[in-house]
Amino acid sequence: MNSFNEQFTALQTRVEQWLPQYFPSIPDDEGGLVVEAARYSLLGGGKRVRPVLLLATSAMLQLPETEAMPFACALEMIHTYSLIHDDLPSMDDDDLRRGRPTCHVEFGEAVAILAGDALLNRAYEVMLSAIRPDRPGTIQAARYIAEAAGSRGMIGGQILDLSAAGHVLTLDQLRVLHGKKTAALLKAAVIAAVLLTQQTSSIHDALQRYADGIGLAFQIQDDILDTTADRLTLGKSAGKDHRDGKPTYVSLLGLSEARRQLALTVEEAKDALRPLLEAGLTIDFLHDLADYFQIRTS
Ligand code: GRG
Repeated sequence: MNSFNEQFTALQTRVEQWLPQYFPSIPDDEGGLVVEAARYSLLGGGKRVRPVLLLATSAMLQLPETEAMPFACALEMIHTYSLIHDDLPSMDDDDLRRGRPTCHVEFGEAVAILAGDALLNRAYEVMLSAIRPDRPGTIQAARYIAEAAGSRGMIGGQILDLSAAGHVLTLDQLRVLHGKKTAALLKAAVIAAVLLTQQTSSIHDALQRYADGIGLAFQIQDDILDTTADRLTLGKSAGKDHRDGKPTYVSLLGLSEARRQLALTVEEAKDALRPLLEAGLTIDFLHDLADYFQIRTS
């Protein structure tokens, strides 16, 4: 696990170096306040799981980092916008994110809404600037990320989530909700790398299965942490799902069955990597990342 930690930290560091360049400050009289608010949320912590996943998958598939980085950072901008909007009083109403006051607490609601909008728009600017007409994978990757973030992906999941409060869902309904709200962007990190490198269908299928597995695993562990971890460790509110009457893996299955499902899902995800190993690819990081999704504490 040690070399996994080192690799994870190295990739996080690369993302931290690039993000401020993709989202630079602008003067106050040109609308700098909204950029300051967006940078407050974008550059103020976060595990950077999605860009790390995109960079690691791209590296495994031999894509130069410079070609993967715009898509990786765009994904993190989209993720950060979703967190800012999710924390708003009209949505999840939260005051703590990434260990700091949420964007609307710090800057006010109107500025926070615009900061989220600015991040989303900048993400598309960055991806569009990385499009190379001679490389269809660049267009396909940008389009895949856009769909994953949209009404058939994350936004669709968010509306299902808002509608689910106070209702009992079946496990299948919960899986659909989480597949869109949380897993879609994580999956996009993997599939964008597949599209950028124009993989064969067998590699594509294998990584799709892997991505589905880790996307689900990430959310099950999120549900578990919401009931077992504290606010200080999480850097965000704990126990909120229960407070808001949100259906979760824990509320549906109980803690120990949720943990068992998590372990099974992680094993399935790792198993999905087998064809890549047979194709001579180095799967160690993705393999260990699946384990990390099971044991992460924040
Ligand atoms: C507002 C369109 C819109 C969507 C919101 C992100 C989201 C969808 C909701 C957040 C609520 C939530 C707890 C989702 C569960 C999974 C998740 C996205 C957790 C946060 O992601 P991490 O743990 O956060 O990667 P960091 O801060 O490390 O980047």
